[in-house]
Amino acid sequence: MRGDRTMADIQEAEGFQWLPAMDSLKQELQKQDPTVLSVVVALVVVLISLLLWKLLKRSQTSRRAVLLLGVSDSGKTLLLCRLLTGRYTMTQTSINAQTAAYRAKNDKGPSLTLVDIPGHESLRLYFLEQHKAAARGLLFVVDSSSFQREVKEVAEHLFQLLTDSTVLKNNPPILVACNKQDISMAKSAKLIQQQLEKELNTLRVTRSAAPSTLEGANTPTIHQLGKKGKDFDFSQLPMKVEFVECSAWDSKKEEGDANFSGVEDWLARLARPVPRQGTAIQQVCVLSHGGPLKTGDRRTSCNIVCMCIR
Ligand SMILES: Nc1nc2c(ncn2[C@@H]2O[C@H](COP(=O)(O)OP(=O)(O)OP(=O)(O)O)[C@@H](O)[C@H]2O)c(=O)[nH]1
Ligand SMILES: [Mg+2]
Repeated sequence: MRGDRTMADIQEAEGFQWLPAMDSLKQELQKQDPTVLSVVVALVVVLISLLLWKLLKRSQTSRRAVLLLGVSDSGKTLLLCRLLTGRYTMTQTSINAQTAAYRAKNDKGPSLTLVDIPGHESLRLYFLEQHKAAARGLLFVVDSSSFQREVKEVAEHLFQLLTDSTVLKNNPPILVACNKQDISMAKSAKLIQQQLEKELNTLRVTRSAAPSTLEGANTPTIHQLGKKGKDFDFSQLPMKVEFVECSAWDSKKEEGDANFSGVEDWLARLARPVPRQGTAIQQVCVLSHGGPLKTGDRRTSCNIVCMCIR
């Protein structure tokens, strides 16, 4: 019967075997032995680092999707076909998101998943909602030949992305692909960037000045875009935004003069694994021991336990 058991029995049966060890550790700590203290602190630091590294690695490897976004007719589906097969394909306005595995140039790691999101205004937010949490990068395609006409719609679409809470939480790198450069009226990437910055600056002012009565309980919070009190530019964003010129078209409708190598290079960079925590720990070791560690090495000194986990 439970009432007949001694305290020691209960401790043993209920997994309290570690209590004596804790007691002696407590006594050692009370004696304030600096060696014990520094080992305990170092162990805690290593454990926390390992935990953070695991969490970081899990979130980075789980996000492998690259979303192809942009207004309708900008060339997302043709660009997707080019990236996958190198060939020209006749396209029609997409009404569904298309998903395909893509292995970047010279990449031996896990493949990326390209997701072609329909650009039609009534569909794009619906499909974005479904895929945005998995986004490792956003490939925003612009029709450079009709940009002047569509600048407001393009900027509004970009504004929605840049102020989205999930996007802001993960900060995926963004590539603005200024497509259809084969058309003589096409605007350059530099001009598109400048005009978008201007338009986003205007949108930011008008959105923040919207009467609060319009913001009902169901209206999502609009996050601040860029730095307050400064004219907007892309460098103020938490994620890296790059611009590139490309053309998914070619006159022979085959593999001829289509040019999208800038997009391929960006995808190859995106596919690479991010430097691992092991590198940082190794740098600590270089500083504290005057020499780098090899894989699996462990050293304890100067209050830091170093372990190379590469
Ligand atoms: N000249 C030229 N035409 C292009 C280029 N890229 C795409 N197109 C054409 O532009 C039209 C629209 O291309 P899509 O790839 O279907 O456009 P989309 O962005 O997928 O459009 P939605 O599915 O409606 O969102 C097609 O007729 C393509 O052949 C390009 O670089 N140059
Ligand atoms: Mg399409």
